[in-house]
Amino acid sequence: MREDKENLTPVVIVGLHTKESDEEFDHAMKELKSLCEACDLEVMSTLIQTLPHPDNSTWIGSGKAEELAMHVRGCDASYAVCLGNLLPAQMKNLQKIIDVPVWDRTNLILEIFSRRAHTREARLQVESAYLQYMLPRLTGMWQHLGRQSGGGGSRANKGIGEKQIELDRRQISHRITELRKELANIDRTRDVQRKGRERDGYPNVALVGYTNAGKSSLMNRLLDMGDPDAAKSAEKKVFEKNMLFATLDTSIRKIAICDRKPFLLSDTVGFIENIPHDLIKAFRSTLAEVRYADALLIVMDSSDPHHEMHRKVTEDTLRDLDAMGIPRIYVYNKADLRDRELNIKNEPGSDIIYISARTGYGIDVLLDRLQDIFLADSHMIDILIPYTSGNLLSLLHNGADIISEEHKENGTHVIARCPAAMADRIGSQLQDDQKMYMATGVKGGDDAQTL
Ligand SMILES: Nc1nc2c(ncn2[C@@H]2O[C@H](COP(=O)(O)OP(=O)(O)OP(=O)(O)O)[C@@H](O)[C@H]2O)c(=O)[nH]1
Ligand SMILES: [Mg+2]
Repeated sequence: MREDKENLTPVVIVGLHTKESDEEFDHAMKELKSLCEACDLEVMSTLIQTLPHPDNSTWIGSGKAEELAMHVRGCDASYAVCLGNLLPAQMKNLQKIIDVPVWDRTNLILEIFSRRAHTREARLQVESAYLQYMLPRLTGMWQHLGRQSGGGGSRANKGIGEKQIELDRRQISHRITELRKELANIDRTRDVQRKGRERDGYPNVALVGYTNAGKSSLMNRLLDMGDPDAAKSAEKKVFEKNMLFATLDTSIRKIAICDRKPFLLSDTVGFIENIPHDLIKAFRSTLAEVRYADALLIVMDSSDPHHEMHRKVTEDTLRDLDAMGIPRIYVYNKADLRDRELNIKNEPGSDIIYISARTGYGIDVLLDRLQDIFLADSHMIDILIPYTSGNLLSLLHNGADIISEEHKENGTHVIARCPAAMADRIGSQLQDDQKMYMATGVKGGDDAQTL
């Protein structure tokens, strides 16, 4: 329950129950309430209509629309928020009857995103998605101006309202083009930054999953484990909250836990059922970290009865993002909230792991599994690092398994197993005769050997 109620905007929520089961419908209505909460809206009243399919004209039918108008007046609501996505005409007609703006679910999600977007990139992405949503919905916005001249199809004969719509449409299309260009620029910067990180050679892991599953909490738990210095770890922490879409911007942190290979972890925006397509499209570049990851942690709230549906939504979204073929670990979080926690046993080597970001349960098993994935993707190298390239040696000390290390006359002879990206980086900085053996197949020198 929120305490700062005076800052909340009163709304009525409307559900249209068609073909889905009662259970699915109730769940979707509950989720709509949580979305309203995340948008600082207070649900004053709920109206439900059951129909075999949505009414073409008013979505819920004209009788129910009149009832909705009474609810709206009764609680002085500022908006009616509808479960589902309304066609522009349905929205316009319903709006006319109830006399306050109608928001559909997409509109509500866009509104949350626009309030929560902090970085320049996220702001531009949300603006772009918002304008694309608005474009087909302009009709009706200028209706109050009416048709001031009648008949004919020529532009000169159009009413002020229609002219204004055309003008708006052109301006909006123009702004969308501008936004696309700006986003493409940011995209290029992001590529350069990613290449910079790749040069360090650490494996990349991405947290993905339904909103509120505990992705940010897991990241914070791992940061705590990596940095016992509480103040330092607090500085790096990401925002976590019991609220839908708490995270919008991508954060990347290095996780370096003693005795384990360090890796980079990214935390990004959560997914939701029926996520507006334009929004996913707009967030494609933010979600790029997911496409380039070496491993994905699919995080679920295992205490939520709908967590399997959440897994499916996540997997479908990953398919939309072309993030297939990346090793996955299914992380069933919030195990502490399940009565059976004591009976949940994690099988070593399994890709299904129960954890609790809150209590720390199962985190070691998760880290073991991640290290297995890194190892499977690692390369053996047998190299001679010149004394002038000390940075390469410290890179190996940081992120590789050193099998042997011997100081020779012209450099340090190292045999090690390291992440593929690190082997690539080192390989690119050495001369051929300094690479005795690289699993990438690069061989040279007299003492070349097969490991
Ligand atoms: N009991 C319990 N609560 C948890 C656990 N992990 C996270 N939570 C709570 O779940 C809520 C959501 O956590 P977040 O980490 O913000 O979730 P998220 O997946 O990052 O959510 P979005 O950023 O909205 O996508 C917070 O109130 C956390 O305190 C857990 O293991 N056990
Ligand atoms: Mg988060």
